[in-house]
Amino acid sequence: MYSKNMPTGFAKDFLWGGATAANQIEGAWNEDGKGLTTAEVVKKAATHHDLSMNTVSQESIAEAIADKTDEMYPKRRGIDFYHHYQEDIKLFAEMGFKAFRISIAWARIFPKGDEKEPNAAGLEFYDKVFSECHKYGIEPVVTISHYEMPLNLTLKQNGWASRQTIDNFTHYTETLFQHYKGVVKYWMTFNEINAITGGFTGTGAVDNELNLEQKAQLRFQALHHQFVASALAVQQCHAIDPNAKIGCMLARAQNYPKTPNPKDVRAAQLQDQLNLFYTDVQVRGEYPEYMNRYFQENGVALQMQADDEQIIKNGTVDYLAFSYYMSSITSTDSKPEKFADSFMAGEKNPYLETSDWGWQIDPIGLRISLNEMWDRYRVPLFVVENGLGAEDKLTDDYQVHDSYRIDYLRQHIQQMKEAVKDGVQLMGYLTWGPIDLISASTSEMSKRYGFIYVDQDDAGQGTLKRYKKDSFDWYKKVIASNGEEL
Ligand code: BGP
Repeated sequence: MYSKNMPTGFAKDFLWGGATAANQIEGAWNEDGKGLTTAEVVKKAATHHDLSMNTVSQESIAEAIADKTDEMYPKRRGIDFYHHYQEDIKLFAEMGFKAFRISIAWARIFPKGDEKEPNAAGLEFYDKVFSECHKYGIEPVVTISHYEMPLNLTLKQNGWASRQTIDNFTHYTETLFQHYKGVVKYWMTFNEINAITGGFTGTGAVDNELNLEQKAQLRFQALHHQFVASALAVQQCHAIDPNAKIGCMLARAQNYPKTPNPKDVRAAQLQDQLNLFYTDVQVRGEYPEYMNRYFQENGVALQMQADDEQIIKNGTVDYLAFSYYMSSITSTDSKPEKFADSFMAGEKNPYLETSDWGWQIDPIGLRISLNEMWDRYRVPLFVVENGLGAEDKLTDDYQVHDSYRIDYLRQHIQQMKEAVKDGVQLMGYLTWGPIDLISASTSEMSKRYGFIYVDQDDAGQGTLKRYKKDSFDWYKKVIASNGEEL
């Protein structure tokens, strides 16, 4: 009889912590030789809750280049982590963080993306950040590309639409692996690689004048270039630093059929395949068959070189990292974006509550997702983003009573623990935005996720002072008890 003991809780070396991205925290957009990035030419949302991250054109980029201020471009100012990193990491250490996820801004290392020699000041900034982490026993978890690239590569070759970008990227990654060998143990190649089908933020390519079919062609071709670049980076990483681990990163949204009608079940299955297609490639090392049909029906003809398939096969990842915020439902009536996996769309699920931004909160969906992905892939999983964006209020005595955030996180951690008991191998849990930061989708400051409040408003006004919220002490307790005290 099968009689292995069931795990009772999180592993001893479970990586508790938080996750950020360079373009949402650093600021210092034009300091120490850094080049302009694609994230820094995206205007903030015109209206509250609007999505702005993919709305660019040649004209809007030209306008952004001419504008030397950060007024319309909040990702140029972030929360000034560049000058506050010591204070911020100290606060993370106080909460007991075991891991801290940041991304490296490619344009700090290679300002134009295509230089031979790296910018020493850029490398040095991250040297300092990593050594500050290690001082407290915090393991850096590093995303190599998080929703940005040097803008020059957009202007010169339309970003990832060009195959040339693979070479630029692998020169960058080789530089990182050589320089941070023995310093960074956990790497990830592309943040939420499935967001590439949404456009500019993922592709770095301007395609606003193309029709839907042309957009699909461009974006999936750009994605193919990223798959190859990612696989090459995995191989470099393994060769340069055999002790390091390198993963892929997916925005996971659990998908349910709206009804038990098999037509709806099939629609949801397709939706789920379109979400897991990316990890099928990066974990299993080949394009899944179901995409052949999908490409044909959507007029996509990928251009591949002879050894691409072998590169992808030889560059499978060590672990699968993912973000998880919500679930969605699908029926035959759903009208998801033609070629996007619509992880932010879907229909209303009557059993779930939504965040102020309409994201459907579903802790059990996290357990389901963990089980499904573990069954499908059999590689360690890593939750590298989860959290609740909310409009917090700083009281007159500088408190933030964010019990709603504690509730959200508690429920997700509980479900994660159930998944571990189900037998899922889980490396860690990083909440999104442990310190308030600029929202990726809207560029708002007022969509806050942190345990630490940052005094800055949507217009960039404020002292930038940091204040602990109620959730700060709560998370500290969670980590100290390895997830037992929730
Ligand atoms: C993920 C991104 C992050 C992030 C988070 C929250 O999709 O990887 O960069 O910001 O979502 O999204 P938002 O900032 O839009 O609330």
